[in-house]
Amino acid sequence: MTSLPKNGFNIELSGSWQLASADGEIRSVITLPGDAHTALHRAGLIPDPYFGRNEEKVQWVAEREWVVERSFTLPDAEGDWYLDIDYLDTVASVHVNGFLALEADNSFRRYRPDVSSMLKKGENTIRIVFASNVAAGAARQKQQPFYIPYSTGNSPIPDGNMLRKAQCHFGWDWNIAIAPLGLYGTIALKKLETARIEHVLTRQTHNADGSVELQVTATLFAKDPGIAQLYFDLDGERVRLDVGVNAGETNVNHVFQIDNPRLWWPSGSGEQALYMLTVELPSDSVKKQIGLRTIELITTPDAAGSRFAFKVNGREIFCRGANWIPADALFSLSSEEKTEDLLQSAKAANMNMIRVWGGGFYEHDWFYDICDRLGLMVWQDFMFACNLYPSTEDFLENVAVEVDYQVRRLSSHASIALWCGDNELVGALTWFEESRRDRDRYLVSYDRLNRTIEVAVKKALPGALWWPSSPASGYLDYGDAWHADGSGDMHYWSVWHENKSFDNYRSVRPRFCSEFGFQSYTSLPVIKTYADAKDMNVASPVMELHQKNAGGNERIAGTMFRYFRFPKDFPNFVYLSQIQQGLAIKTAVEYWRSLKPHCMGTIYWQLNDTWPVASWSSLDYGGRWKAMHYLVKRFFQPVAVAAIPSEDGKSIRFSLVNDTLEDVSVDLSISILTMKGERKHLKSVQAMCAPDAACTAATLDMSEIPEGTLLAWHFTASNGMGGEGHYVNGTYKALELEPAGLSVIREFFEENGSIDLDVTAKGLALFVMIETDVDGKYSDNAFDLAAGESRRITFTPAKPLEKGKLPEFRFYDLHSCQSAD
Ligand code: BMA
Repeated sequence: MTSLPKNGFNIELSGSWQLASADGEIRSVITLPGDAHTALHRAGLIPDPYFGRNEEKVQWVAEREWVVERSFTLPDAEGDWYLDIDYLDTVASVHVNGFLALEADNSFRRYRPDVSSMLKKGENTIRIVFASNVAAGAARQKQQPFYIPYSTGNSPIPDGNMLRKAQCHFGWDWNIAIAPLGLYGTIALKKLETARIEHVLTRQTHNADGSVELQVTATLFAKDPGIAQLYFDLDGERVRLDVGVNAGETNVNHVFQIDNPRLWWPSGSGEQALYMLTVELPSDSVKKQIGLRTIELITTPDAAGSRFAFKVNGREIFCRGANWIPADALFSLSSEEKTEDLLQSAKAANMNMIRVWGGGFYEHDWFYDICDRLGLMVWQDFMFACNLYPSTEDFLENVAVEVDYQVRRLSSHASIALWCGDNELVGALTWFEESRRDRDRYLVSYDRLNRTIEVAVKKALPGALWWPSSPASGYLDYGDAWHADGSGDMHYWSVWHENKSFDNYRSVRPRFCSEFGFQSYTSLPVIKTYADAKDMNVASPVMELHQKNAGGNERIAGTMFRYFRFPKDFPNFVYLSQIQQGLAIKTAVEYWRSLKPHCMGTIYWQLNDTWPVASWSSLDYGGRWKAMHYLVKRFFQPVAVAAIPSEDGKSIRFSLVNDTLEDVSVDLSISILTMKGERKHLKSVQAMCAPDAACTAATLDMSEIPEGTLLAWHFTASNGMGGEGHYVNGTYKALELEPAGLSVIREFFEENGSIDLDVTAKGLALFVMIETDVDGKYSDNAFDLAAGESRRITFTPAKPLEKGKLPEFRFYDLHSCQSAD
């Protein structure tokens, strides 16, 4: 929803404000929307929080109270005026000319206090006083009837569960812990002329004849009764209504009849047709992008338990995606452009779903506009994660208003698929001594919160797709959805958090896996932005501070010992961590996709990073692709072939998955690769796969792979897709790899600034990875070459290169990574 400024009715208050600590000791300017840490850093008052160990040096910021202030001129203060504020983070009071206009404590609500009596003609001041997040959390914890535990492993800054603000602000197992504060949305003074638009809600009815009725409900708010001129406009079809409004809220409906609708489809399943809806008063206006589609969640019982499948426009869609965390730990460092780039990378890697995880934000409208355009369905959590929460009346009331606002704000987006109660709150009941000792009390308390959310969702949007929690095995099921795979969605963390082997992913058959992940280091060029050369050692204090999961570095290194020979130096350690991350997630996805339609979704943890850190992300902070993201693009391709070993390890099955609407036939060529890089043809197979299905294209006996060789294949599909892969029977460390003998020819194209790299191998080159400090994307990466084979890779820099300054490229491959020769 976009509110359009209307001349004379809207006084923008965003821009430059004065920022000061409440005692006046520290002063600078702050740009709103924005956060205090970035303002202080830009003013030179604190060091860059992301560099080195500066996180430790900036802790005091969250302990203080802060004041932001500005003045504005009002040519005429007559009439009714209100402030329009959202994303106010968090416990804050707003004062206009010294009068208290608002006391806010929920960054997920929109506030519109009436300030008519506080304004004057000429110069006015507005000031926002932010309580310390640390102090506000502690004070609220004290007021609870009983202690409400929070996850100390995730949140070094305590009591974040008391505050309605991004939970990862208090730290997370991938986030910097600095409890930011500020205002990240709208701040404006608006005139109420007869009425304003409070909400716009849409509902679609898809008729049997294919036509669609789009019912638009505008909720108008007025102080006094009157007549408002209201316009509804859908792609130029414009209707004017003169509406009699009462004091308070008035609902006005209009139905658009669309006889030949263009439907909205998820990426890969059809076009993303969008209509533009405008609801307009002379003094206010709301725009919404509308996609016409039906969406259902199929949970019918079956022999294994019950299904978990999304059906869009009558067609089941296998969901391929990743979890989204906030684009940046500090709002001022994020932007619509950067977010679009991250979401584009999701689409480019063949995703069709994003899960907006419950420890961050309900994102800005433009985030969902982008998802609508890209065809990324959104699994939307409510913002509760991994903690226990209060269930006092005031807290639940606050939550109910938040839910009502967010559901009305976002539900018209075609991309919004599911509303989910929270992230991992059921599991969290088992994490704390208090809740283990007195499960009854904490479970009832949880249910009160969960019920409040559910009731508010269904009231705001009857018929909304609702799922109580992620993971959950079903309605009112408080079992262990981390390990139970028969029904519901699953968070499968046994490989990372329980140190199981990659093969262990094949021990479960999820219906829908909404979280599973494996860490890697962020790429070397990103490490260079926070670590000096002397810190480039995985056990250095700087690198340890940029690893937030206790035991994470040990897990990465331990896993490497399990599968690989030890890398020769730090850059190769980083490289290999990314390859092993990709292999872990590939193992899971390939197997679970092959179970289709038993399994209907794989959403790995996590797409992006909030700052430069070791994490489970496939994109680096800043948006570069880690090695894994190139693998994701391949293993999420709608038509994909994978080699999956049997449980007894005696045979290998080539699974063929087809997520498209058409039959596909595939030409599969299977070969053996020797350590010298010779490719020896083994067999050619032709296979067919029905639309929206998975099948077995071929099966080999493991004995057909001679010792000391690899199995390799490539395929082309009748729809033009294709791919390749290799399989190691055993571990990579057991292979006596020989030098890859890579050589490269570079060619620079001035017209578009891209660089072509022709990479040729003399021997076997596995996981060839090209890297440069210059930001940019590669047409492909982390690929294999046999002896004599070459590949042309195009590097497109993010910004045009300076003339005559070609970047230096580094090349990695598995052999050179693990050996000094
Ligand atoms: C999941 C998430 C996050 C966390 C991740 C990695 O459980 O919900 O809380 O960051 O695991 O541990």
